[in-house]
Amino acid sequence: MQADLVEEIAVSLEATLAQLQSPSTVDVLQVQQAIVRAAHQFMFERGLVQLMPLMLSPITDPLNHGVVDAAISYAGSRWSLTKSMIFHKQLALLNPALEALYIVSPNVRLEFADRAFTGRHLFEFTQIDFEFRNKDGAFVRSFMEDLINYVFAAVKRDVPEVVAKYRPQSLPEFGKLDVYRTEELEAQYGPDFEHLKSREATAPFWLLNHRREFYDKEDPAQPGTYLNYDLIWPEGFGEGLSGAERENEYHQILKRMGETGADKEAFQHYLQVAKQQGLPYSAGAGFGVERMARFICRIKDINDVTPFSRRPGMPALF
Ligand code: ASN
Repeated sequence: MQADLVEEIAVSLEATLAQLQSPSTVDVLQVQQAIVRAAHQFMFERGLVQLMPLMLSPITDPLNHGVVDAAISYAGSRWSLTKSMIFHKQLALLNPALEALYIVSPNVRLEFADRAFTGRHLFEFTQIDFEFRNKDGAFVRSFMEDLINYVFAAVKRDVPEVVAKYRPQSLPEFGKLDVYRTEELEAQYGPDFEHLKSREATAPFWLLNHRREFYDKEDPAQPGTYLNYDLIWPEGFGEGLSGAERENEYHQILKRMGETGADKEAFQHYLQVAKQQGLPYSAGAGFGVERMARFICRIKDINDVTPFSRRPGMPALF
C-alpha cells in the first residue's frame, strides 16, 4: 500500500477510535436512549400504532434539495434507500382501522459535502415520524409540544447526571410555542432568517409556510402558500422537525408534482391509488432523534452525537 495512503488511514483511524472511545459519546447515547424510550411510551399512551421501518422502496421522498442518488437494482425493480417514509405513512392510513401511526425511521440522505460542517447534517440518521388521519397542522403542533415536554421530563428523570453536566440550568419546560411565518421573519431578518431567529430564541418555535415537496398541502385559502411547519430549536440549533398537512387529491397532487418537477412515472402506483381510491386526509411530522439529543446536550457538531462518523461527503472507516 502507498505510504501516504497508509498514513491517511492511520490518522483517520486515530480520529475514529478517539470518537468511538470518547466518554461524552456515551453521555449523548444515553440521552438519545431516554428520548426514544419516552417517545415510544408517549406514542403508546396516545394510541399511535408503530410501523417497522423500511430501508428500501421503489418510491421515496424527493426532498426539496439535491442529494446523491442511492438506489440499487433488485428483482427487476429500482429500489431507493428511504430518505423518509412520508408516502408509506399516507398509504398505511388507507387501512380504516388505523387512525394514527409512527415509525422510528432510519433515513439515508447522501448529502453533498457543502453540508459537511453545518453542525446538523448526517448522511444517515433516525427520525421519529408520525401521521394522523383527519387531523390538521394545529393538532400536530400541539401533539409535538406535549411530546417535547413529556420526553424532556423523562430525560431529566432518567439521566439527571448527564443533564446536570450539559445543562447546568436544567432543561426547561416549554408551554405553548410561538408561531411565525417564513415571509414574516424573512421581512424582519433577511434571507438568513431561520438561523438568526434560532440564535436569538430561548424556546423552540414554529415556522409555517415553506416552499417544499409536492406532498405538503397548498393552502386552498391562499394559493402559493403551504400548510407545513418546522420546529426550530433555539440557541442556534436550528431545524428539528418538519411536517405538514398533506396533498391527498389526485388533481392537486399532479399539479404540485408539475410545479416541483417530480418524476410522475416513478410515482405511477402512488398516483393510481390517489386517482382510484383517494388518499386519506392526514397531517404529520418527523423529528430528528440526533438533533434533539444535540440540542439537549448542547453539542456543536452533530457528528459528535454518533460513535460512527457520518459527515456529509466525507469518508468513514466503519
Ligand atoms: N417527516 C417529514 C414529514 O412528515 C418528511 C421528511 O422527513 N422530509 O413531513
